Amino acid sequence: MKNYLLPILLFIQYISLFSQSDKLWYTAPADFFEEALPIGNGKIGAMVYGKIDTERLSLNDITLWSGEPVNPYHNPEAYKNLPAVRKALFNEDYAAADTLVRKLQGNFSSAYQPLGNLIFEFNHKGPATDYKRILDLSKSQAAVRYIVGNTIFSRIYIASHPDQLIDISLTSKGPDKLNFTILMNSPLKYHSSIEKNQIILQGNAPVRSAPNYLQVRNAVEFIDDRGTRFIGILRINKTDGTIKYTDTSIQVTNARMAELRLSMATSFNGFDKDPFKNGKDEKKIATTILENAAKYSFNDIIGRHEKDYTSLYNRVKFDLGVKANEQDTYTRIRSCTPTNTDLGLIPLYFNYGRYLIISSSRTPFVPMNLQGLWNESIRPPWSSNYTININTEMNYWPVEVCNLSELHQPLLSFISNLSKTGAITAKTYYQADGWVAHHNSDIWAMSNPVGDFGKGSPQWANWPMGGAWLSTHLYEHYRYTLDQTFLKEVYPLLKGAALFCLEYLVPDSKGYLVTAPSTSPENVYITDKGFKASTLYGSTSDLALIREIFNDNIFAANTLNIEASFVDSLQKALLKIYPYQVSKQGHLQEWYHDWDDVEITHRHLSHLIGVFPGNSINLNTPKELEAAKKSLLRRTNNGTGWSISWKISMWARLLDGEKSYDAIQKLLTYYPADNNETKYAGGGTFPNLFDAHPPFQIDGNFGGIAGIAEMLLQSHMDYIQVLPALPKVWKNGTMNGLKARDNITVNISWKNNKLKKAQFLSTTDLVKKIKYNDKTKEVRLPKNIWVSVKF
Ligand code: FUC
Repeated sequence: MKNYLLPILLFIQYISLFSQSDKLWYTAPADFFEEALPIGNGKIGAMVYGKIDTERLSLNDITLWSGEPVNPYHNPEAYKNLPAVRKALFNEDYAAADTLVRKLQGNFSSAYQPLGNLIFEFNHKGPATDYKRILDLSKSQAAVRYIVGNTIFSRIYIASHPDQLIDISLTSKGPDKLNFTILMNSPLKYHSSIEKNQIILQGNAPVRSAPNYLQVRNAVEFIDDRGTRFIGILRINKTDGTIKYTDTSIQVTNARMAELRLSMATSFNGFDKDPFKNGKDEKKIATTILENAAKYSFNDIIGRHEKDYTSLYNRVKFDLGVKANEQDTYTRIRSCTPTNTDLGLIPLYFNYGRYLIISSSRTPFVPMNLQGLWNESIRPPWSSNYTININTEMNYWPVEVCNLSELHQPLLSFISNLSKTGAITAKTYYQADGWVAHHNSDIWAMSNPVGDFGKGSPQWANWPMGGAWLSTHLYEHYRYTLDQTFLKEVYPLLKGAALFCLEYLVPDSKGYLVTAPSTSPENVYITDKGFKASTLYGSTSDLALIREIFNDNIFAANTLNIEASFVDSLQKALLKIYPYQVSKQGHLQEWYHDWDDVEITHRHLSHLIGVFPGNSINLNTPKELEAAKKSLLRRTNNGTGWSISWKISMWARLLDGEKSYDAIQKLLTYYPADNNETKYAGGGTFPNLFDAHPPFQIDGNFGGIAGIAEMLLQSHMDYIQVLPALPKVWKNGTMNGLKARDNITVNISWKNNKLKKAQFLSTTDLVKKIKYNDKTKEVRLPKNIWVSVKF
């Protein structure tokens, strides 16, 4: 091939990049995790670095965690301490309560683990030019291309759901051929070997990996015949080159093409089964995957993958009518500041969020963790666990509205596991019926307050509202799908979460029902006497969550026409719950008393749960709505990544599109990959568009896209509202395929900031109120027929 033809060929290949809102692309390989590109099939995945000489894929399987099934009876008499805590609280002795409550603590959670690395050593003859690295969201494919001498080297990476494997294709076009060596390793205990044309990586996860924020000796403990086993099998499926083997590596020389297939599996066999003694046969699983796929060519695998993936991804189309931007993603994100966002990046960010859900949320009983599916560390930040005092819920905020309802299942099914350990925790810690979970959980469905029996701060450890908050997702799934069979099946879980709360409520001195002990997740109060702590009674957020779960129960039971007397007791309790309070300064009070926060811009917004995702504060409660607005203003739109994301939705619910947009700009602020500090303030977005808490935490990505959807469509009231919080700079646009509650698909477009088209497709015959600005229309939506509504 002529020298000058190569760049032209590449240019033609990439010209399509410039007009798209579904491609991330870069002109250099990744040096950091936060620059690498994630692929995943909902269970296994990789971060692709796209290196030229030494390529690296860091590998994950979402079922690989440290630890073993929990013993929920580990602190059987903890409940004996409860009366003393309550007594101290109602004597207003907060110091004593804050100390005593530590007796209600147990083990820490397990940690999500990395599986290993796949390494390629390329033997290139010279430096590379014309480098491109792409993640194509429209077909879920990562690719790397560059020229060495006169040869184009290309690699394609996919993670297929239908075939359960990672498929990698390498090709060379030009005078030089491919020469490379591959090997696999792992940061866990492992060994690798060669069997036939395969590299086999095997090992096991630690039985213990202490949270990264604890300074402890022997933080990670491996025991040979315990813990979850894992395997990765890499097979050279096809090549025209020559293959040679060493003990642990495979060498391919003189090849025009090579196709590699990678399967991964673990022995995880459910939250309550010993993964070693009663584990699954991971080798059989991984081998069977490769055998089943043997009949398919690379093109077949790609075709099957794209068909599966696009059936989910193509449901929604979002466009802000912005002119094509010809710069690479890194340059674009680097130019974003808190007051200057590249508008075209917003649809890309939105599509990326949907891509990340499809890539990491397809494993029953195993929801996306703090890093979704992608983690390289044995002691990842906050154990990359399920932090259910906001983060896990936020991960799942976009799934229903973004028309990915079935991808909610990993979380919804996990709740049933949690309810089982949670019933024992309710008994042993509080002598209560129903079930409870606290701020941390893991693949083993641990439900106790963490803290190693007294060493945890109540600020985060002693928060018994995890079951209630998670269970609101069950009813939300019903509201979106109207699936009564599902509702019937999960009703006992909803009831169990409410029953625990009902028993946990106690009367205060005025006869109101309050929670005790209580916290407002992770915030610290300062009393009128200047005492700073977190333990109190009747925090606003506890009571807001209880309102949500009680109301969900009442609606669910009434829909199913069951449980009349339980409904009655919930209704009676609702009337007695300590009402929302407005402080002297006009804020929605976060604490029972009119106390201030030690940090008024604290990242958590738990007292405002009733605004979003809850619904007890709305246009029908103007006094509380006004106070909530004032509280949100005082918090500011700054914060950690997830905190900023939450504010997008909150402002959207308060119908303030400009404030939502301000938060989006803050969320999309460039955060450099080499400044990955675990500090609390100042989130943003890394070069690979992962959310920066910092460090990387995926909830901000998901909260962010839920917020974008909330700005364009709301359905939490008894009407559907289109364009409720459209910011001025989003002048023209289209958002097709979002879902409103009651299983209604919605297409919206707007021009010059005015609604142009609003169309609705319902799966049942119903009459619905549709709202735009201050106009409301009552519209009949016949089953399965698109209806246009004009305003
Ligand atoms: C809570 C938050 C932190 C972090 C952690 C995973 O503790 O307060 O900011 O998101 O969860």
